[in-house]
Amino acid sequence: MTTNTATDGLLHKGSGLQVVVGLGQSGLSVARYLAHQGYQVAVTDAQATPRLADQLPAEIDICQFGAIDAELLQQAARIIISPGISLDTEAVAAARQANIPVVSDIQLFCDACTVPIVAITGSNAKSTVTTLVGQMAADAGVNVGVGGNIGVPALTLLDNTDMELAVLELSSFQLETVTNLGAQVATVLNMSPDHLDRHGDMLGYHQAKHRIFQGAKSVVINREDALTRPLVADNLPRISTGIHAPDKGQYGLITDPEGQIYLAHGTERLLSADKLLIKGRHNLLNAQAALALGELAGLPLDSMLDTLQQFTGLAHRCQYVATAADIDYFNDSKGTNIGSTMAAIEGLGAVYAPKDGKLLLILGGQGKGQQFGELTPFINQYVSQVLFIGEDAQQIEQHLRAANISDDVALHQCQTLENAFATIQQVTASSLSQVQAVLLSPACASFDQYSGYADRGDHFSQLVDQLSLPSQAV
Ligand code: UMA
Ligand code: ADP
Repeated sequence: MTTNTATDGLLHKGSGLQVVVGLGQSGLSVARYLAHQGYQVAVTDAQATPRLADQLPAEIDICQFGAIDAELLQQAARIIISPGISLDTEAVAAARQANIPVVSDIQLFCDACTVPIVAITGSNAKSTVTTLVGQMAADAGVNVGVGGNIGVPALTLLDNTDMELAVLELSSFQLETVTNLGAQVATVLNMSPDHLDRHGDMLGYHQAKHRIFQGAKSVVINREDALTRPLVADNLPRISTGIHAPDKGQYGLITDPEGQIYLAHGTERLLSADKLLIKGRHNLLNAQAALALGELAGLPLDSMLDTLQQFTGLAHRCQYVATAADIDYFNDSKGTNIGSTMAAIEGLGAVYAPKDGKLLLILGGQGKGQQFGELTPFINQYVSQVLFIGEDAQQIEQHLRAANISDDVALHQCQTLENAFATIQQVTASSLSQVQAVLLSPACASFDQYSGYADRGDHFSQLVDQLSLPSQAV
C-alpha cells in the first residue's frame, strides 16, 4: 500500500498549521504522522504536563499545555481533535464557528489508506468482534492491521506497508468528525444508550454511529435491532445476523428438536453453539457478525469457523475469575453501559436460574447520563442483591427504586469495591441470599475511582484472589 510518506519533510509545509488537540495516544500518533508528512504541527492539551509530551518529534516546537489554547486553534488550517475531547469544548466550538475544519485521526487514516477497511462500531461487542475478525483474517493468511478505539491508534497501522486489510473498531467519538469513510464493509453491531452526556440524546449518539456507513461498499446489520440499519443506501450488498433461523444468505441460529443450537448460514448448520468457548446468546450474535463481516471482506468460511472455535474471548468481559466459598466470581468490568450489563445479567442469570441460584450484582461509577431503571426487569428476574459503588451510586439506586425494583432484591450502598467485598461476605454468609455468583458489571465508566475499566477489573480480581487464599497461619 502507499501512504504518501514525505521523505523530504517539506511536502506539506505550505498547507497551513495543523493543530492537534489532546496529547493522548491518538494525538501523539497524529502529531508524529503529520510531522513526518512535512506539515507544520502544533499541539495543545488541557494538562500542564501531558505524559506523552516527551515522545513528540523534535521538530514540533509549538506546544501549548495547561489549557486548550483558543488562540492557537484560531490560527489553524485544520484541527485534528482527540476522541476524548468534546466538539462543544469552548475553544473548539469557537474554531468551528470560524469555519476551521475539525477532523479525527480516523479521517487522516481513511484518506491515506489504500487497502479495504472493515469498520466496526456499536454500543457493545466492538472489541470482541474486531479482535475476532482480525484473528480470522490473520488465520486465513491475510496481512491484517487491527486498530482504532481498541487501543492501537489507527494511523500507526500505516507503518505496515505490506498491510492488505485494516480492521477498525470505531467509537461514536471518533466517528462524529469522519466523512465518507468508504469502508469495504461497515457495521453498527447494536445500539443502546451510552455516552449521552457527550452526545446529548439517543438521536445525537445514533447520528454519530451511523456516519460509519458513509461511502460503505457493503453492510452487516443486526435483525434484532432496527437502529443498526443504515437509513440510506438500501441497495448496498448486506448480510444480516439474528437469533432466529436465517433466510438464504443470512446468518442466524437454528435450534434442533433436542434443543441443540447451531450457528447457521441460510439452511446450512455451520457449528454447534457448544463448540464455541465464548458463552451466552450475545456471543452467538458476535460470532455471526464476525462471520458476516469476514464474508464481505472475502475471507474463507472454513478458516473463519476454525478461528471461531479457538477464540477464548477477551479479559474483563464476563470473565470467570475464581470460585470462593462455593460462589463463582465474574469480572465484566468492560460492562460500562446498561446494554452490556443487561447482556451480562441475562447471559449469566440464565446459567444459575435452573439451579435456583441468584446473582449478586455490583453496579456503579460514572453513570454518563443513563436511565438505570431499564435494568430493573433483568435485576428482578435474576439478581437478589445489588451493591452500589462510585460517584453515581445514590442516583442509580434512586433510578432502580423509581422503576419498581422488587422487594425481594436487597440494595446496599458500598462506595468502594473494598467495602463491597466486606458486604459480600456478610450477605453470602446466609443461604437465604440464594447468591451463587458475584458479577461486577457496573454499567458505568470507572474514571471516578480508576484509570480505566482494566484497572477496575484487575482490582476486582485481586479482591477475589484474597478471598480464595488459604488463611495465613499465625
Ligand atoms: N484532554 C484535554 N481536554 C479534555 C479531555 C482530554 O485536553 O477535555 C486531553 C487529556 O489531557 C489527554 C488527552 O486529551 O492528554 C487524551 O485524549 P483522549 O481522551 O482522546 O485519549 P487517547 O489516549 O487519545 O485515546 C483515544 C481513545 N479515548 C477516548 O475515546 C476517551 C481510546 O479509547 C482509544 O483506544 C485511543 O484513542 C486510540 O484510538 C478508549 C475509550 O475509553 C479505550 N474509548 C471510549 C469507549 O470505548 O467507551 C469511547
Ligand atoms: P465494546 O468494545 O463495544 O465495549 P466489548 O467486546 O469490549 O465491547 O464488550 C463490552 C461489554 O459488552 C462486555 O461487558 C460484554 O460482556 C458485553 N457484550 C458483548 N457482546 C455483547 C452483545 N452482543 N450485546 C450486548 N452486550 C455485549
